[in-house]
Amino acid sequence: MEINKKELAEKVKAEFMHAWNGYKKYAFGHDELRPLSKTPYDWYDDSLCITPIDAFDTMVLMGLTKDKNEAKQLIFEELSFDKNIYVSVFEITIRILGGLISAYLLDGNKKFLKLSEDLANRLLPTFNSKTGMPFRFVNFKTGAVRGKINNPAEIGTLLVEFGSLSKLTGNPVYYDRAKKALVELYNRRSKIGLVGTTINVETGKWINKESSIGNKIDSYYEYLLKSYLLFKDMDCKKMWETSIKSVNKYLADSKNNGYWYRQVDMDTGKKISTKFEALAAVFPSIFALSGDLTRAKKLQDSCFKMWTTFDIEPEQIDYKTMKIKLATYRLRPENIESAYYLYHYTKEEKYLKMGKIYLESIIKYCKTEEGYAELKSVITKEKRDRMSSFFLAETLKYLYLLFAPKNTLNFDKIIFNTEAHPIQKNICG
Ligand code: DMJ
Repeated sequence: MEINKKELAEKVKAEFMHAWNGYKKYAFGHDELRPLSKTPYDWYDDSLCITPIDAFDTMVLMGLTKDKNEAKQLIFEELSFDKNIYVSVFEITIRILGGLISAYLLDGNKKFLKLSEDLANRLLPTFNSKTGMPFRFVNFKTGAVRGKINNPAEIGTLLVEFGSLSKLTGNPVYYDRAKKALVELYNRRSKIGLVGTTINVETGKWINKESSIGNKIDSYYEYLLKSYLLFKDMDCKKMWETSIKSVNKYLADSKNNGYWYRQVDMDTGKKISTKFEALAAVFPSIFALSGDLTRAKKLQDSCFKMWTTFDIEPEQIDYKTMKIKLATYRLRPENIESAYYLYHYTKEEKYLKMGKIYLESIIKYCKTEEGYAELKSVITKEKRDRMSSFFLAETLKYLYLLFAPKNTLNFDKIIFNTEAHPIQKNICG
């Protein structure tokens, strides 16, 4: 397979423009484009401009100045958080707060920072639980909260954004509240060092004790490591090291067909199932970032197998039988993100080839007349009317960065939040 990085980078940029133009034509000012019906979609009663915010730094990195400026104007004219709506604290933090902070760092316009502060202040009441761990939803206008049954990913994936805002504003409250949430969660790990899937943030009691590296848990581990690397926070370093040791001891599963991570009971370590999820494909990138290239490479080979066995990646497989458990493909980035990290650290051409295969299958199966669509099934390849903002924020950004010239972004000077928004390490002194 021939790899022409320059051509591939241009190709990704063209596909980004295809998706962005579809959004502009049919959904400008709204949260997302519905790519089959060509209609706008808003998450709540009113738009929060989720796609333009999430996509902004991708446009900066791709050098799409005109489009970046259009997005910026839209955000400054339309975006307001003064709305009586209950929002998902996790999703709004990683997409909007992370997007606005990275926009501020790349663009320099103070309005981005003002918006970030206003948003974070409206999110803060979420931490007013008995344990300090956040509720899942908060009302922007009233500060009322909902959803006391939360999970490690939504509790533990806030510190990179809240912490960065503290560094940028000099106000420690954001860092302190998000870190306390992370520590309270960590303190409730089992005797063997694992966390479960759901927990009551008022009582601090676990509801579902299944431990995994997938859905509802994945980015908790990611942020333990990234918060240490971004803020040089030594508590986070210790929490990361202790946690990942237990994960590797109880969840890792070496089979004839590859290296995988299973589901176990958090108290006993007893095996529950052999499911591997598309979301868990972020772990090769996390291992690579932590310096564990051996595990990163082994696991990425398995993730590649998961993608290529079915032509495009299913949401869940049983790795023991290599049968699909959940057949959707949601335009997710994780497998691509990991190929990008591994290429960065190893410079092995095999990761460029992986990226090319990922790109070609996404174009083949998900491209629509005016955008990109999720797949209801990787078996039938039937499409679903949704183009999540992370397709522009993450999937296409990581593909572009994989092929783009080296000077596009100085990898060692930034940490990506879980939505691929780069945060400069030097904001932390
Ligand atoms: C994104 O919003 C983030 O990457 C998050 O951590 C997981 N889910 C999606 C992408 O799959």
